[in-house]
Amino acid sequence: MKNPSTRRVTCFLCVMALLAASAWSQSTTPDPQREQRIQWWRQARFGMFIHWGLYAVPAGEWKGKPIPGIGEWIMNRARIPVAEYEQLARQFNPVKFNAEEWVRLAKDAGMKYIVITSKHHDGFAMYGSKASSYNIVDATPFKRDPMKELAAACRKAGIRLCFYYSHAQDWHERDGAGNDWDFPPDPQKNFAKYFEEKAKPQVRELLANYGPLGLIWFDTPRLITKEQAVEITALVHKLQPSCLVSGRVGHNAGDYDSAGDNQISVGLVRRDWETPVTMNDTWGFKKDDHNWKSVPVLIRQLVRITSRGGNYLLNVGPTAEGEIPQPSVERLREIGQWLRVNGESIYGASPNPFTYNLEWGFITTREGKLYLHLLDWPQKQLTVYGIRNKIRNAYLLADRGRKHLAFKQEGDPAIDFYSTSIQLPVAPPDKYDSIIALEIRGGPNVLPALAQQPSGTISLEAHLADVHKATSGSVIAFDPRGVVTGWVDARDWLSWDFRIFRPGTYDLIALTTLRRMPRAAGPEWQGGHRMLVEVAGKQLRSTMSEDGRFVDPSNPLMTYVTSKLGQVTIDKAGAFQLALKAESMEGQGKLGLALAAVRLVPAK
Ligand code: H79
Repeated sequence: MKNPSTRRVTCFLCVMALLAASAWSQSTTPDPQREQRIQWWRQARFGMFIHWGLYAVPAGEWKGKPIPGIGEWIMNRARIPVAEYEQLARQFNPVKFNAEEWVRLAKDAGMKYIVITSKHHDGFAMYGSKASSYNIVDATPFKRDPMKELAAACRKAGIRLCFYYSHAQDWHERDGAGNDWDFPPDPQKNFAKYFEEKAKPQVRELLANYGPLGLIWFDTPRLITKEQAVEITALVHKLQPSCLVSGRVGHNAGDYDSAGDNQISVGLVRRDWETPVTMNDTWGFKKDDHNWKSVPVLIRQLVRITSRGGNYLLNVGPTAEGEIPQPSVERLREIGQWLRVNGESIYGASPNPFTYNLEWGFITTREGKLYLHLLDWPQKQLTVYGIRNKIRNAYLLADRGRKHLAFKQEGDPAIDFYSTSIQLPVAPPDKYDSIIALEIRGGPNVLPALAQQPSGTISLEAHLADVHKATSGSVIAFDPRGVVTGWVDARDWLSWDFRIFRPGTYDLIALTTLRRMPRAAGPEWQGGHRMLVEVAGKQLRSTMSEDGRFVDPSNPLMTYVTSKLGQVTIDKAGAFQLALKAESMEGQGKLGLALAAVRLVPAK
């Protein structure tokens, strides 16, 4: 590393940026009890989220009008008065609900835990609560406690039951956060009263009455103070020491980080994290939402998240009759089939040992094994650079006979060049993701440096850059996706050290992303920044403009815009540095340049 001091600063900045994001928070104090309670969760990797509540009755439509947005927000979006929304309880009679069927579906899908809404923002408890009569047992014709039934079914099936609980928002209560159409605005609420009289008593009930829980998934902390976040976390741990608390309890009090809804981190995350993902565009059932993600996309997400050390919490939104929509059932069955063959590469697997993403797929690992996930089948052979382990055997995970695949390892350690080529059959053994298992001795040992890939491309990902801040007031950092945010000062700059193995002429391409919050005012992307690239003794000037865009299917909130930064000839192999500077930082308002990567692509 050329300048280790800058590298340390970068890591510190990354961590600070992650901590600053509200959804991205975790206690930083090492805690042996936390280590114990999180063991099962690290093994699990894949869970089922269930959003089920009164909102399944209107199913996205109010008084004959479709209400845009996520289904469980209908009370808020349609400004439905409490007195009217409450009436939904009288229609809620999910006679088709069958706890064992739901749990079997999760189990067959290869999911190891279920997180179900015990109370969402609408304030309606989906279990028999003594603390509030606004609950499924006391207020509906159904009268049963589905959480009791789920707890029993989960225990039988060996699935961990977990509860989602909205601890700050409660649109049914005067002093809960969020309802300003029946009640005064949040700053005028006596939130402590709500917290003491409903949130805490209900959390106590959940921990007391449903057996051992895997975790409590708190969400949207809003009015929660640091003291309250710490208090409710301590309450959970006191009542059930092995029950985890999600990062969204607020104020870094939780046991693990939660990425934003549907957000998947591109970079290596060193701490435990989870991302909740919708299978269509809503959490709670909406009858008009047919925008289902395909099985290849869902499997890609699971693999991508595992390869970054995270857990994948995939949502279903059952109907008011108590049925999980058929499109969800079909997809879960397919994923389950894939996992029955390939689960070894997911459960308890460790992340990709490379800090950067590979151009051909994803890597997961465990002691003695590297798993190369090929979501697009290459021609005849796969070449991977940078593996320094001596490979002892190679085979396809989907091949029951474990037929040995021919492979060759070559290279030149003097220039850190290591190449592994594996011969492949003509057709992939799996239609979604065929995995090559490489047997090694011990753990993975890969070239840590950023390096050229077999296609000739070098991808300098933003989150791996050394950050050079112009002043102590510079706010340049990374968002939870690993994308640059706050690059508004033209004097801030980034640099990367990287290795080139093949001299040649390269097109330089910047990848930026659309704004993360499409709701915010202003254009989704704007060019005009004047950039300066310094590489291999040359200076290239350009003005950011859009040449094209593409969406990463496994990361639905990530649309990339490509912009040419120039062309450079590098006439020898070796170590180089690329500096990316701005001569003027116009455009994209206060978010600055949302850089995801700079790529050097061999010129045609
Ligand atoms: O439970 C699911 C969501 O209901 C919950 N988190 C996941 C797991 C969540 N609560 N708040 N948010 C997510 C952020 C919500 C933002 C929006 Fe909206 C809700 C965008 C559209 C509907 C609020 C109402 C902002 C605009 C309209």
